[in-house]
Amino acid sequence: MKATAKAHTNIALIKYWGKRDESLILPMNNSLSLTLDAFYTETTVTFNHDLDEDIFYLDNELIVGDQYTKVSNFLELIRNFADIPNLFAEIRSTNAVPTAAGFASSASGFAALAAAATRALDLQIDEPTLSRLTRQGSGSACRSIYGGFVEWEKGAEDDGSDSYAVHIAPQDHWDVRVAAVVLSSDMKKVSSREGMKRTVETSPFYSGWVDNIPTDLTQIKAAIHARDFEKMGEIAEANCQKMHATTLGANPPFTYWHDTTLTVMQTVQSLRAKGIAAYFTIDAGPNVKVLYQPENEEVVQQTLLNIPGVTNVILSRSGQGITYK
Ligand code: 2P0
Repeated sequence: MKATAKAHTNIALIKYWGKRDESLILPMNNSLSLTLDAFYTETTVTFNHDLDEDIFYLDNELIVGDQYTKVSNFLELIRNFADIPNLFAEIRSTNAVPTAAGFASSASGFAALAAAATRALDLQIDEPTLSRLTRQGSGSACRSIYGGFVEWEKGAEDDGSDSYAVHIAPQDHWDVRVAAVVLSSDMKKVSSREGMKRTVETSPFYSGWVDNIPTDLTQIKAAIHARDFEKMGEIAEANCQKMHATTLGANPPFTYWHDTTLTVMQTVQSLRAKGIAAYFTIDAGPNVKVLYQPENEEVVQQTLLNIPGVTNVILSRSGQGITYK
């Protein structure tokens, strides 16, 4: 009745942006990500007949409120799946995902929780089923079941049965690196959940975003298989800008970018003008992630650290999928 699992976070190269079903967390478009080794969550779930509710500790702190409710609601889903009503659990998580790095710890968090909970119950489920369950905690988390390059297939069914992630290429397929550029920004942000909802409902640019995804996906998968770094980077960087363009058309309009965000974007482009292949991508926040190749690690790191307003640069490699202890 007890198990421990570790899951890494992931960075989307083709973004998940918009839901067709809010409660089942079904996306409007396929997305594609790289799992990262530097950022992860480790979670132990212990089911116990003596408990009359779930208990959740994050980094040894008892969690109450919204964060607890999300976790407990997710365990309720697992209880329903396993047909074990009223069997509650103690959940202990540790996060190696610095919130300041602008990575959603929800991706590694829900992937580790789903894996530990299903293992603790000794449920014999395959990876697509685990991914499908994880998706209902947080969309991007369903991609963290696997290492390396991963695609989340949006599916077509209303019940979400065909919406889960699949493996594109393993962790050791290609040594692509990612620098997480941390900015000294404490800007209030629109949550990704609220941001994508507003964009779907109000942005006239949203249909263009959805229409463009199949082309981006076909091209980036070919680039990944061919290990064509420039091609992969160009598509990822353009896809990120298309996602962010939709937010400017929303009502009310919003952007996740800060002045330093733009400076980092321009610096990455000027690195390329000097012959150093580096490409940026940005999620629902001001921080920037930079894709680069191992031979350029030092120049990329130093250049990014020299930008005024950048407080830290955290380097990562391709990471592995779920592991159990
Ligand atoms: C992504 N993002 O593909 C995109 C790019 C943000 C921008 O997935 O509502 O925390 O829990 O499904 O997964 C962030 O959204 O949202 C996200 P929910 P999630 O990584």
